[in-house]
Parts: sequence; C-alpha cells; structure tokens
Amino acid sequence: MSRRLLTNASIVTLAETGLPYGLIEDGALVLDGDTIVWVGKATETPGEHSSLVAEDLGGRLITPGLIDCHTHVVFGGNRAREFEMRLQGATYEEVARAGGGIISTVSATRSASEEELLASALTRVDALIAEGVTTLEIKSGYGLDHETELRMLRVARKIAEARPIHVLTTFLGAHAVPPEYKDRADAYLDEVCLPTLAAAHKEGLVDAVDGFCERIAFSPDQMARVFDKASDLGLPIKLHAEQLSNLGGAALAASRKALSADHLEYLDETGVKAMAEHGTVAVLLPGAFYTLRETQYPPLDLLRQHKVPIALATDCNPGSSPLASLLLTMNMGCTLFRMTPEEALAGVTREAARALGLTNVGTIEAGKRADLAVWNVSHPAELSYRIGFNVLETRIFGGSR
Ligand code: DI6
Ligand code: FE
Repeated sequence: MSRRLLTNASIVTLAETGLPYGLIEDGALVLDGDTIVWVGKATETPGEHSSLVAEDLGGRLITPGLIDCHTHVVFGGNRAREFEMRLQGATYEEVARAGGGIISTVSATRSASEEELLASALTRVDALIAEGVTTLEIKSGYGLDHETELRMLRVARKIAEARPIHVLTTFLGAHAVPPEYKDRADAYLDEVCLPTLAAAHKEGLVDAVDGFCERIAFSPDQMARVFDKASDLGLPIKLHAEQLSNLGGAALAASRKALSADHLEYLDETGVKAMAEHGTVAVLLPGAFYTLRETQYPPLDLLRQHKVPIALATDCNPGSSPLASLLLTMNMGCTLFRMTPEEALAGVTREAARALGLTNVGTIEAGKRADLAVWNVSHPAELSYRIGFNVLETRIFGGSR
C-alpha cells in the first residue's frame, strides 16, 4: 500500500475533541492506501513517517470529504413548469393534488431508460463531486411500480461504478400513491411497495428504507407497516417527517430506532425528545424550505437543547429542491435556519455519516477512510459564508485524488 504524508495544512478533523471544528493548525496527515493512519501537529509527526516525501498543502484547509445524506438525484424530466405555477400562487400541496408534483416526475421516470436515468443523474452527481462530496445517499421513489423502483436503484448502484464516490441506496417506495392506486394507499403498499422492497433487497439494492409521512402521502399507521417490513428484512429506516404538517412521524420513526428523521419544520418538543432518546439524527433540508418558501422553521433550539445530532443535506430532487450544491446548502443552513458554520460543516460530514449509519467516514481520525477535501480557504467558516463560489482545491477519495 502506498503511503502519503500531507503537511502544512489546517486540519478540520470534526472529531469531538472539544476544540472548535476539531481544528489542528499547522497539521500533518499520513495516509496508507485508503486509510488515515496518523493525524496531528506537523511538528509531532512520528519518526517512522519521516522518510516519506511530504506533499505541501500550502496552508490550505482540509476537511473530511463531504457527505450528502439525503438526495433523490435519480429521476426523469424536470419540473420547471410546476415552478412557474407555484410562482403564480399555487402551493406545493395544490400542485400535488392536481396530479403534478411527485406524480409528474413518476411519469417521466417510468418512461426513461436506465441509460437515460444514469446520464441525467450523473450531471447532478458531478456537480456534487466538484464540491468535494465523497459519499452520497440516493433514494428511489419516482417509480412507484416494481420495475421502475428497481431500475432507479440499479442506476444508483451504477453511479458508484461510474464515478469515484461511495453511494448508499434507500428504498422510498412509500413516497407517494401512484395514480393507478389513487385513494387505495393500503392496496398500493400490499401489492406493490412491500413486495418490491423485498425483491430489491434480495437483489442487494437496498441499504435503508424511507417513506414520506404526510397527508398527501402515507399516514403514520401505513408507515409503521413499511417499517415492520424493513425490520423483517433487517434494514435500517429513516423518514421524511413533519415537512408540511405535524403527524408525529418523527416520534414514530425514532421509536423504531430510525437512523434519521428528515425535514422536520413542523416537529414539536415531543418529537424532539423521542429523537433524542433514540439517537435519531435530524436531517435539515434548507433547499426544500427555500424552494417552497416555507415560513415554519425547524425547531433548531429544541434540537440543540435536547442534543439531537443535526445533519444537513441537499434533498436534490426535481420538485421541492432542485439543488446540487452542498456548499450552498451549508450557507442556507446558516442564513435561513441560523445554524452556526461549525454546525453546518459537522452537518455535512460527521453528522451526515451518523444519519447514514456509517462509522468509517465523516471525521479525520486515524483508522478512518481517507475521503478528504482540500479547500482554498484558511478558516472553516468560509465554507458556509460564500454564496456560489466553489472553493474546492482537490478531492481525495480513498487516499487517491
Ligand atoms: N419531500 C420532498 O421534499 C421530496 N420528497 C419528499 O417526500 C420532494 C419530491 C418531489 O417534489 O418530487
Ligand atoms: Fe427528500
């Protein structure tokens, strides 16, 4: 295995050392193949590494590779027309009830080939990679039939073959009720969603199971049935909860030991407490908040008070968050939600890893995978501060750039 010594860097470890950002100034890093084997002050580099040729990072900042822990990057078509309708006053729920919204993307996705879905998803994935993303979660949920759900998940797996990126797949068959099952959500679950989940799992296509718990989608009782199936299959769960109203989805998910509950604008203290009790991560999605011009804020102070881990993600999707920038997401997390730049950065690294159940990425520590991002900035708050500047110098995936 090849060893590398990186020196003259500000190392933003995000390790929970008690120091802001886990920052090590004048730091050095030793990589062995795809693993970090040592990190610390350059002056304290162990002698055994002194024969390595040092790569000087010129005082730049190095962080863990970024993790986008909630995306829907695989889909057909786009929803610019719906964007126009909403600008003329229609709400997201009204558009959805009129057969637009998620269902219009379902039609476009069903009629797209695997190659077409892959090509269009890669344009979005490439934008994320260009900003230092090394791990990406991708959901199904725009097929809502057996064949198309499996096709979406196969495309998600192919992305990891086509690009140097780690992909986790999430089955989101309970995203919406397809038109052919209108007003028959339970029949859709029994006849399509649950059997498709089992088939996708059998093909090795599923890393986690998600759902949309909302009046325009599935009730908590219906989600509980999906979670029962996930539990039978031994799969971790997550949930789109409390995005448009408070149905108690986050508490339900937490009580089932969900990895995360996502969106959460309408979350109340009962839900926050349930999440705290079970270690369920709050994944905040400011891109959807912004796009839908939501006015209800996620309860950031309550989440902090009860020490619920907070992650941030793009929610990249064609309807409520056509956003493929994690740096802009961090800026939105700070400017819209009043997160600190440290919370925002931890939210797309350490806490995003937690939201995916990953323990080998998300911080810079000996033993972790060498997924890293080198930035042309000198202080970590700069990553959240700018709008529309890509300050990435290099991305290192598994030790190689
Ligand atoms: N909530 C969201 O924000 C996305 N899915 C969901 O359950 C939006 C999906 C879409 O509008 O296409
Ligand atoms: Fe989403």
